[in-house]
Amino acid sequence: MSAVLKQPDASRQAYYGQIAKYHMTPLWESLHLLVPRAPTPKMVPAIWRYAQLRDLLMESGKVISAAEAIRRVLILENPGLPGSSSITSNLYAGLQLILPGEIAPSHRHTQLALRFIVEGKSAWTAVDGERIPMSPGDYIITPTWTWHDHGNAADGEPVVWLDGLDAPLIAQLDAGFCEDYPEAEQPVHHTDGYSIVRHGYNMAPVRHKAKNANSPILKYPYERSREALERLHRMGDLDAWDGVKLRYINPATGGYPMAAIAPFLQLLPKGFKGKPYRTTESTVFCVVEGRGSVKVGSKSFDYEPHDVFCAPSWEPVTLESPHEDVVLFSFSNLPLLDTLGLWREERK
Ligand code: 1HN
Repeated sequence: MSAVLKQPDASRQAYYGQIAKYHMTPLWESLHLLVPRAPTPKMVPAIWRYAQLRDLLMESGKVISAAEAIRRVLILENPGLPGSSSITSNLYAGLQLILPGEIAPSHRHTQLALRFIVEGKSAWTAVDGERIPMSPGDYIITPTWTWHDHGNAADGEPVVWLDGLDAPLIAQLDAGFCEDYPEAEQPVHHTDGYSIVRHGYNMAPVRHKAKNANSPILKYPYERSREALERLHRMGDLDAWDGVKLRYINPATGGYPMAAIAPFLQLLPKGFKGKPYRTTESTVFCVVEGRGSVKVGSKSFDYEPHDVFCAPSWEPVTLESPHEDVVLFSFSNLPLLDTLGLWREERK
């Protein structure tokens, strides 16, 4: 039993005025906000429909060059978090466009980034001296404080990817640093597949020691991840809530491939009717294949390939794929919740 807090009368108000002069406030007026019964996210469930956005995204190529913009990106900003450059409470997402012949100049920062390739095959990103060609469905990592620049072949096509960063979290921690590389492009010492050859075959260079949480594999090609889901499905692995869902791992630790972001790929086979679940994660989904539907809290969305939608902490999520197989890429703040012992899940 707890007593009910009264509306402050004139003398209490006067008292609050007195303590305010010394930069103090009464906890009892904000206790319920600081310590809610259950999460009260400001972010809301939302969807960005690629079919509606694509023309505008392509138009950004006429509005500004990659060289001038540094990164030509349309931020996907959560309607519940205006002005925050955030898609969830801790995470940033945006759609980046690079046109044939362009270079997005090299820099490095403490924010870590993932790229999930949406369309186009002629671009690459260079990370830490390795040039990584991009193909749709590939999941690529830019670990914290590594030089990275992007490029697109002169005879190529427009290339679009979804960026996911922990930028809002780094801002919250006041831990943001950034440097520009003196040239537009960093020197490339290795090409296609170097990090995969070294670390992607359940083997590792003999003297390799994991330095930090970041995966030594910089690209997880779509074909391999997709094949794993397909084969697991054929072998009968189907979860009533998730369908067939795998997490990407850091092979050196078995943990998440990035310190603050956990990425996943899941298959909802045709006819899948998922049961509702909720977790304390805030999650961003990107549709890779197929049309389906999702219910997040009180909102329902039909989605198709390249759409992006998000789910706040503790809102029930139900995934369905009535018409065809669906593949969803997603990423969440799970590593942080895990580290802090704050991950909770409820499956109905
Ligand atoms: C960044 O460096 C990239 O390197 C993309 O492509 C998006 C959003 C916020 C801060 C840095 C990139 C970014 C970013």
